[in-house]
Amino acid sequence: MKFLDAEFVQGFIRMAKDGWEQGWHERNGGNLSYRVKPEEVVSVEENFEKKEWQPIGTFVPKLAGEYFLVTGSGKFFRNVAIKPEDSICMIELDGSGENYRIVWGLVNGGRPTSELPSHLMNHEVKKNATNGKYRVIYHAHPANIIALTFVMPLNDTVFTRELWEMATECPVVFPSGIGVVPWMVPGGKEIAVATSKLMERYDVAVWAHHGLFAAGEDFDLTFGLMHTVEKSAEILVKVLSMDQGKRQTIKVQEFRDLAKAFGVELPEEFLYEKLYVKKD
Ligand code: 2HA
Ligand code: ZN
Repeated sequence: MKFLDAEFVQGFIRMAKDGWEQGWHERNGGNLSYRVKPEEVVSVEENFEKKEWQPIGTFVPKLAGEYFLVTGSGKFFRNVAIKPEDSICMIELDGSGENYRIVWGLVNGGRPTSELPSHLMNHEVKKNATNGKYRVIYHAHPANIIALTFVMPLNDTVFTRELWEMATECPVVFPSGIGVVPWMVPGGKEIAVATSKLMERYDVAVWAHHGLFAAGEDFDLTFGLMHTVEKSAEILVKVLSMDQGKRQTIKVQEFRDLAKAFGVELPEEFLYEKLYVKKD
């Protein structure tokens, strides 16, 4: 079968397109991964061109030998549907769970998503916790949930309760609640460890001042979870009218840490200290 004709590939592409259309993927924001079923691997393996092994940047022994369909680092969700072979790739993990190699896609070069450590560590936790049922991990930048991380206390209890209150379906859709990761430098092992720890308990985790991670059985359920949480956040934003000031934000030193981690120069004139007054 031609790679792009496979149903799981079509489902992945449709989800990326839907996320773009929701406005959750500005520029190269967000990333998506799917743990491919063995029979699906067999159905497309005639198309494989195996590249060299590369370190994942973390260690996922329980995913050894598994295959994943993932978005590419620096690639735009907007382009996934029109040039999938340039925007996404399929990877294989080695027997130790420390290395991956591209077996299809990213035809113009590139790497899997910068959040590969978080995706794979979340997959490992979810595979284990659900007896292999969960196959999708999705990261997006929906505006309303991000807005809430500036005005609500960054804890699981308050986020869960407030979002549950906003729509009756919420406690039914995410009964285990929602986790909150404080602001951290994205793209590395540290944020992956923090997120995967929360994923042992929850299907969805907020990254403060950044976005949301959702996990699920298939594309419909995972997209639906992201959609439900963001809809609830939108209602909460409206209810709060966003006039209570910031409770927390990205700090000056954290901007410097980010600059260092990503090799960019942020002029000091923008990194002035501000005083925050939170009205209770
Ligand atoms: O650019 O969303 O978190 C992709 C991301 C990084
Ligand atoms: Zn992101």
